[in-house]
Amino acid sequence: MVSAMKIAVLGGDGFVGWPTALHLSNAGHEVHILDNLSRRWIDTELGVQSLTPMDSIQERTRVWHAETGRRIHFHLLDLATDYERLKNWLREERPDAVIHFAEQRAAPYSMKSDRHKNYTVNNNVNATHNLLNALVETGVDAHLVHLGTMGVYGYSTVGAAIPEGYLPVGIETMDGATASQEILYPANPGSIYHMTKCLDQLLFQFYAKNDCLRITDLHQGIVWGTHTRETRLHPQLVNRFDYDGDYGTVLNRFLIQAAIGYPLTVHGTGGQTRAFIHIQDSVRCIEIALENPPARGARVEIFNQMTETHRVRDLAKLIAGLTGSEIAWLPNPRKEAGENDLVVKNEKFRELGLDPTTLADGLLSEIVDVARKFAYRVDRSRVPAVSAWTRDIAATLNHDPEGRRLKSVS
Ligand code: USQ
Repeated sequence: MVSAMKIAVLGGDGFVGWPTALHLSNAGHEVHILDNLSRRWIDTELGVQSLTPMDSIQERTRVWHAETGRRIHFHLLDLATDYERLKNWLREERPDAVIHFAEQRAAPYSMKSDRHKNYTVNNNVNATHNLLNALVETGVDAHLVHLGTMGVYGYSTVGAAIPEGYLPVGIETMDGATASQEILYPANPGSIYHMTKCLDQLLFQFYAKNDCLRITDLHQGIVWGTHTRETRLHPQLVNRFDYDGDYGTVLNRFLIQAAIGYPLTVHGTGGQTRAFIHIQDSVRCIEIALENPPARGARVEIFNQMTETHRVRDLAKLIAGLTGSEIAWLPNPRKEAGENDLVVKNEKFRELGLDPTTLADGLLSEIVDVARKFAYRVDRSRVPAVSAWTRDIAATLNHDPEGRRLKSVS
């Protein structure tokens, strides 16, 4: 247990940010959420809402105080556009650590149209750069912990385990010897969103080298589940749960589809293998990362934040087996490998004490406690994934599993 810190949680109103803020507050840290509430605006734009009924951030923090006696402070601030306010906030508050979740995180949303591509790049890259720039300018020596993604590595089958960030390489020198180096694993993004996280990596590398900022980048897999110990404390502390075609991620989508009797929406053959982590473990990993900052002047610390890998069709079959659901094999709206293997090294968190929640432990309770409980709130028309990666692919998306015509991006 480290001593209490002042921690800024940027994007602390979001799916991983909110339970992280609660967890760190419960552990005795002074937590400040900085958020522009963009995720709530995007819900309005898309005409969708969280499966779970979410209160305002002010109400959530009020209930947290009433339940626990602890305060979480909220500051309405847009990292990407309010640079001067961010700088002033850092200068006045001087946090010990900053956790950076404040980015547009959905791949399908980032591919929806040219406007969504621009928004995602402008928002994510400016947010990250403004933060780094402001830390240097104010001289705040905070440990920066960033939520990155496993998607920076891409999902091509290479027949070797993906290391934690850095790849040892040998380069042939002019005199025929071999020089050894460790380089960032080659970036291979599969969407505009994932590309912004690749760009983030370079920004971090530069600022760690040039300004000796202490930075940890967490390459996280797909998060599943809803509740953490703290969000369970009161119904109004509940986490958000996205099931729609843009923000819903694969396993949580399958869970709610099973609960409402909607055929499980497998893209293509479902041969895509992905890395997964439960929300409770995600929150714990962030705490572990905070407790283990890199030294000033060290290179960026990188962890692979995932606990298991699964093929999409195996997940669909598992949930179909548990619930009796049908599986719909759909044209894939994404440009991605139809089949891939994925082996990931994740020893660092395990060695630092992470004890993972596995699918086998948590899946059934998720179906009963969340998906079935809130199934009445689902708008079935928002389930299909309609954001296509290219115009050609858009033309192949005809009907949803219930026979309704889908709109394309063209
Ligand atoms: N998929 C389906 N059916 C669906 C939804 C998705 O077959 O109904 C497939 C997709 O085609 C894809 C895979 O499932 O092959 C994963 O899709 P996803 O939407 O669950 O995950 P992704 O778009 O990769 O993004 C999510 C989060 C993102 C995070 C990333 C981690 O939204 O913020 O960075 O997971 S990772 O996937 O490891 O890159």
